[in-house]
Amino acid sequence: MLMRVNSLTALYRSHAATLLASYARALEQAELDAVVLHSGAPQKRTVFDDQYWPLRPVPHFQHWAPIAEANCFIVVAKDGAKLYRKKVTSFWERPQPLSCPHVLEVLSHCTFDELDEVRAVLPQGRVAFVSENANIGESLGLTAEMCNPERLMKEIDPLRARKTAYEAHCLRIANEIAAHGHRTLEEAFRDGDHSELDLHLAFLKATRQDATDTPYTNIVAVAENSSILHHISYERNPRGAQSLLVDAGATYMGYCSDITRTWAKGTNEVAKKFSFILDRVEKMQQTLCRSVKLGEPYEVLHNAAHIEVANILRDAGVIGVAAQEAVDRGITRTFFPHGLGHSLGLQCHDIGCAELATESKGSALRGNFPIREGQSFTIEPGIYFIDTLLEQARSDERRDAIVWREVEQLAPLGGIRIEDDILVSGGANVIENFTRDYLPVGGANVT
Ligand SMILES: [Mn+2]
Repeated sequence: MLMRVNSLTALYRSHAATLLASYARALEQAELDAVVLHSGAPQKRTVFDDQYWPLRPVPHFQHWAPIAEANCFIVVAKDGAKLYRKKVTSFWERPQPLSCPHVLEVLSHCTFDELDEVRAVLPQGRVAFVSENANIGESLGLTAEMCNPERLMKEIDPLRARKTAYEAHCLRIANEIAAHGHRTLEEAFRDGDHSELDLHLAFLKATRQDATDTPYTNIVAVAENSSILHHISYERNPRGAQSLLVDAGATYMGYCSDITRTWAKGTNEVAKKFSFILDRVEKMQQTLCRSVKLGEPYEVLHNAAHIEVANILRDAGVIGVAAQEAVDRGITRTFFPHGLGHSLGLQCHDIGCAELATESKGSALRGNFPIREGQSFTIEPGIYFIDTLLEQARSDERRDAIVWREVEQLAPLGGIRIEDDILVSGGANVIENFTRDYLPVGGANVT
């Protein structure tokens, strides 16, 4: 344990040094002397009540320190960074005790009572403020024009795309934690019949997370609910479902994992057909992971996924046209309507990688980018039977390409998605798959 803390400190020390050098260049480019990064301010759930959402720190702040305390600041100048933590005086509530001693060991820090104390020690010259709350900056004497200035943001946002060794380590641990949850749910599904709510609660318990700690609300969907891409309105009762899709992650030091697994059971003809598709989606996902090439646009992988989705649908007898035709006519988008993946980091859908325009019309890809060393992103193909999209296809010229009898039989099992978190390590294998190290299988029939 001590070793782990020490090595985390060493990793963070190097991360902070890299970050400082990058910030120094960014400040230079933006003709600034310093920047004040704000942790965030409490956001009201509704203006008509007095309850607040749990604080999600501003990612630029979190890039330096995973501290979910309101109104803390990191002042970064070209020659150093310092953390200012607000003393908590409220007798109503208190933030969680800090779980990042490695940060406090490396980053110079102090506490304060009033904003004026921070204002009094800010560097001279042109100082920017990065925050969702320009008014807090004004209390520090930083005008609204200096809040999130474009010239600075376009320098510091892309810094999050290339992960340091510390960040890669945090992403790996976030995968390790989430894997406990996925394994627990796979076993629960294999051996019994549980409601979505109970599976969701079992995931939280296995990963030792409160619902507000997860990077995004767990998606736990049985049967036809798994065709709802973000299904979070959990059913309260078990109903002997033959399929389960779990899209759920964990955080470690602010870094997110985002993992999807799909499981099926049953031996009847429909279950067998669904399992055939599941098996093929698993193979496709692994092939896509192996196809990551440095310098190539991410969209190449997305487009390859569409061709393979068409092959699978054709081999399963769900469509009756050739693969390329199915892609060209937008038939695969009925069954695979989302992007193949997104960059990952301090936010589940992280900024940083989206640099290139997508070429294919309506590709649904969140961002396209040339694949480079240090990036982390997900690869998450899927095949679903989504009633609203199928209705659209049934009402237009795609109708004749789809075998509706097959669709109707498979629709009660919902859909399939398999998602891993990847680091472009640039080594012999090009990528490191954080997820498969802990969850070797992406989906299967567990009967
Ligand atoms: Mn995802």
